[in-house]
Amino acid sequence: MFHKIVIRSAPSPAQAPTKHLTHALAAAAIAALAAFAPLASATVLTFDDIGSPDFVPANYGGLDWSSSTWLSFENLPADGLPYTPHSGTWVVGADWGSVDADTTIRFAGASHFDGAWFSGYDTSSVTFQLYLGNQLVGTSASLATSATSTFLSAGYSGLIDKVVVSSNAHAFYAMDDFTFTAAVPEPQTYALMLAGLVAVGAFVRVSARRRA
Ligand SMILES: [Ca+2]
Repeated sequence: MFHKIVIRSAPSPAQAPTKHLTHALAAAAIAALAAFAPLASATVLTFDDIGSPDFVPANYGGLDWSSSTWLSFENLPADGLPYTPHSGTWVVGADWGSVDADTTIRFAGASHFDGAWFSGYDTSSVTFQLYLGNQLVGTSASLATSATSTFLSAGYSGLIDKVVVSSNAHAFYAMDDFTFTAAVPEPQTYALMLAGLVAVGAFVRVSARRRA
């Protein structure tokens, strides 16, 4: 992703001492970094906004659910079932007869996956299988589900583009608050950007001295 950094033209050297230009560049650098900050926030899919018990919409949350059997459903305390939500009253569960491949969730682009919350019968356990370019790059710990909604961390901090929930008993657990973060510029990108701003600052200072 490219961001155009606009540095507004400074007043002429006669009007503005060099230190003012330096301050303006420092402000521009801070503004540029701040512009990237919102991209680093995590997205949490609560499933509470789906509002009807059906297969999860193919592009829900900007992800690709089209080759999965995830069903959204509401679980109220009065139902007496262990599919305890972590947010609201809606969760998702794999349809009856599902196998691991039926829980495939694809990202629009390479992303960082944090994890999700699970609840369910004591007989089921869940594990994330994490893929990038159809290569298995990570596997989470295994979580034995219970009526208490519990977070299962991805356990892998690298980029992925596909998540599969592996389980011994699909349809006996529910998932909620699926959390991920779209890829942000690498630290090298920030360093390059700052180096560019420093170079511009040096050029402006030299120009100002020559005109003085
Ligand atoms: Ca929820």
